[in-house]
Amino acid sequence: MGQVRIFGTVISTYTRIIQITCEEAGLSHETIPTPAQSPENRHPFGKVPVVEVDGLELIESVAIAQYLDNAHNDGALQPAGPAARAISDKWIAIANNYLFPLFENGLVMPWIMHRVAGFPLEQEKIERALPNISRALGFLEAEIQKDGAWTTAGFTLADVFLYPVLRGLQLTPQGEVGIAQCDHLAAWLAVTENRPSIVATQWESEP
Ligand SMILES: N[C@@H](CCC(=O)N[C@@H](CS)C(=O)NCC(=O)O)C(=O)O
Repeated sequence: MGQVRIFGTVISTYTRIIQITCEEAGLSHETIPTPAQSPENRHPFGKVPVVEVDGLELIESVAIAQYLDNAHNDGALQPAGPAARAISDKWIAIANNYLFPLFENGLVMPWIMHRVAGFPLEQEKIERALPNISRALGFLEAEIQKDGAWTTAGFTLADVFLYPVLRGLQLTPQGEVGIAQCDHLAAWLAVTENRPSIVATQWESEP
């Protein structure tokens, strides 16, 4: 098959989720820089990424990641048993529905807008979000503390979705401090950071 073509912003949580999935599946891929809310972006709700693969045009990262894993990786990133699959799916849903919006709006975007676009830092927005972010980190720490992993099935799509969401948070000053206080979560991030698919998809902004 040809390359997977990923249309998305270069520093993007969800673009990276698809890049990691491609790397895990051994698929060659290229990212075509495409701003989210731009006329050339084909996502009906102005989100990235949009993906071209196998003659298909796909949107929505869960659907894209599952397709790539099912069609090209024997489903190796998804636990086979229904119970383990439900747990992996639960973490993907938590990452998408709660963690990403909380971290992105409360810390990640304010810092990107400040660092990259030079806007004043939205301190009030950050202050408002910090208690909820602390609570979310406390929950994640308690969960990962139980057996050091999100599922009992090794590295799964749960890790693929959670890593960029948490790494983005860790790259903000308050996120770095918050995660450093969560020993088990920090340890999971440190181990995952060395996985080849994660190394191969590092953001330029990563130290
Ligand atoms: N539900 C979408 C979410 C994708 C998403 O939120 N992408 C972010 C970038 S990481 C985006 O497009 N943000 C721009 C915006 O919301 O205007 C998916 O799963 O692919």
